[in-house]
Amino acid sequence: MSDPTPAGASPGFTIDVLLSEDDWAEHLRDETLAGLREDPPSTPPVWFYDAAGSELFDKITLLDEYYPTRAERAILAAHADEIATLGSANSLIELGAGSADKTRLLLQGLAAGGPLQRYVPVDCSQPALVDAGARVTREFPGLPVEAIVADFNAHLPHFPRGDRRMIAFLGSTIGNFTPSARASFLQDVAMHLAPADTLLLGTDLVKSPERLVAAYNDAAGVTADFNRNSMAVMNRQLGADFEIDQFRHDAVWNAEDSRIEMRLVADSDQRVVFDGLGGHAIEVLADGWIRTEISVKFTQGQVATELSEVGLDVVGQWTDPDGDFLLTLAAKPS
Ligand code: AVJ
Repeated sequence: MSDPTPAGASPGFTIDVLLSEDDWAEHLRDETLAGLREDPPSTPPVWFYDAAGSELFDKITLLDEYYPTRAERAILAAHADEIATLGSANSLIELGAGSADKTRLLLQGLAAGGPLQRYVPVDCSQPALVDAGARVTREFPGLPVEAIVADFNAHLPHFPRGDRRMIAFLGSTIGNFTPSARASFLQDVAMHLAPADTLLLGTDLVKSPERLVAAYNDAAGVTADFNRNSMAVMNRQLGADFEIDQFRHDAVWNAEDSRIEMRLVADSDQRVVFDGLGGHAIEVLADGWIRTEISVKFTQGQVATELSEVGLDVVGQWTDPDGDFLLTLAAKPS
């Protein structure tokens, strides 16, 4: 038998493109238009993340007020080995190209339990995958990295089969989903989970409104810059004509729906035209707003309930010492 990775050769790093740039752009236009037609109008959080916005997000994760990233990392630092033992996976599929630290902690834990067959980062952004893949290839030489450019809401059935997969969806990204989008996503994951597979889900937890609001309205104004940058992105990428100076950042705790809402509030009556969306226009009156993101906060029980509603059992749940964030490992009942 020939060795597929001869000594000295660079280990396997492949990128499989399931999603063309055009298809993704069209999907985002449809999704944006649907949100703009609602009352109040909303835009999907994807418009935060151009190069400048991604840098601002990295700064957010370092703010005193923004605890989720640190809390999730603390959980993984303390419990990755236990999570890996319970999951006993030999393939890690990560939805959303993860931050270096979190991926490293998980891969280390999994590798300790036996040889890893592959790391599969999945993201809609090819550059993000090239970064994530290169990082992991450097740190885990010999571990095959099979990146996939995909819309993980549509392409779950096309992910590599392999036995004993752990599908990780970290960072509380699921908090951006509406209840119906969340339910259908979990339903899809459950449907494609083989008996030996697991889902590792990161969710932010309900806490005092003061701390929640501070996390999304930091004193240094980084989150405000992050939110307001999305207007520049939409002006560029959707041919919009936001008068950026006329909108201010706000973050509000919506207790009824258990979520933080990020908003762009108009200082004066505004009309915004989106040339790239067939000239669709919205009117926002003074002190009216566009909702740019929801960030749902959960309880441990709520997460377990939603998983059981799609036929998944909780294998384990872990929080950080302050009880701010939650990791849940779930699987089909054995
Ligand atoms: C990346 C979606 C988890 O909801 O906390 C941070 C994004 N928005 N500050 C979150 C975000 C404002 C973040 N997620």
